Amino acid sequence: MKKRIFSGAQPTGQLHIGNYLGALKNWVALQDEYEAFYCIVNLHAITLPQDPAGLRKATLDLARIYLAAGVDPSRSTIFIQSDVPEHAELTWVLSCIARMGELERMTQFKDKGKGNAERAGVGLFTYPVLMAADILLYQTDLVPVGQDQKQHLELCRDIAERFNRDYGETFKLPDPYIPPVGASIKSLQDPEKKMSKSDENPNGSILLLDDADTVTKKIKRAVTDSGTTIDFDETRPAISNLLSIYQILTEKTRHECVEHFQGKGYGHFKTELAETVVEFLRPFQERVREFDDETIKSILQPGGERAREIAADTLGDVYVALGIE
Ligand code: AQP
Repeated sequence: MKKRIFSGAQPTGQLHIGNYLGALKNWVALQDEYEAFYCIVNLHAITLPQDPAGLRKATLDLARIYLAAGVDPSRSTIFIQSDVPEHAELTWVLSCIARMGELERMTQFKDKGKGNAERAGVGLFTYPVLMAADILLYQTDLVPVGQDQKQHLELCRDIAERFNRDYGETFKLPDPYIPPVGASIKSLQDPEKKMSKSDENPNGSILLLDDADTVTKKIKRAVTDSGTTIDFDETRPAISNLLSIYQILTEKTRHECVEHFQGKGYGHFKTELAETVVEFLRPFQERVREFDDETIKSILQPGGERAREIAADTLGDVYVALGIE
């Protein structure tokens, strides 16, 4: 029996290279070794207002991105979260287990709620509980995510442990898989902030569907630090961030990257980085165009059915444990 992985992304706009390097790339690498479930988490998306037509389109577009990145539907189950109603049902149960205090400590709520709890949606507050339900429904062993999701994963484990302690062994405790490089790609305009789909500054993120000119301009405009050497250096987060992107895409070691750019200036480095990113995106974008809506739907529908079988089993066990079945 293979161990199981679960992960997902929100159809909340266009994916950026941070989503790819921090998450999707690892989904693809892990799908042979694990039984994989990759979800399009549209119920998470509505924790902030979405245009309905836009959300519908973004849901199919995100499936296209998964496939173009190399997620293989013959090996991995790809599905839409709302096709499996057990996600919402288990969320209710787990919100009776989670504590307000735990959720109040979640930094993503503080960021996305802009520190204004009075005005923030309840769904935004309970977002990590829905995420815990997503993961626990599949008796998941491993969850490949970026660094920003680590705190939510820890909460997921705490909720599962508490349920198991109070109602008997029901959930497997999942481990995070956070890649050693690329787990937190930063904004090109502000290396203190992570690259984000919802960034108001379009120059902060390299989108997976950006054309070559746009990529080159964004990289040329990326902020750099006051130094002159091309090096990994904690005190110079901007250049370290750009170099990390280069490192992952070229599959070089840190040492090889530094050696490669020894004696070269920022201008030279940015030109080579832009070429590297463009060369990576070109075939990726060609693959995105290969999948029409019908093909996508013909993958998502059986994916949802397969996911539902497992989710329903787990939810059945939960209800028995709780005595409400
Ligand atoms: N900057 C990042 N570096 C590395 N990994 C990242 N991820 C997100 N941003 C980075 C990882 O991508 C996966 C899917 O993310 P998501 O769709 O759940 O959205 P998010 O984590 O809320 O991040 P975004 O892209 O910034 O979206 P918005 O702006 O909508 O919040 C996750 O595994 C995440 O860790």
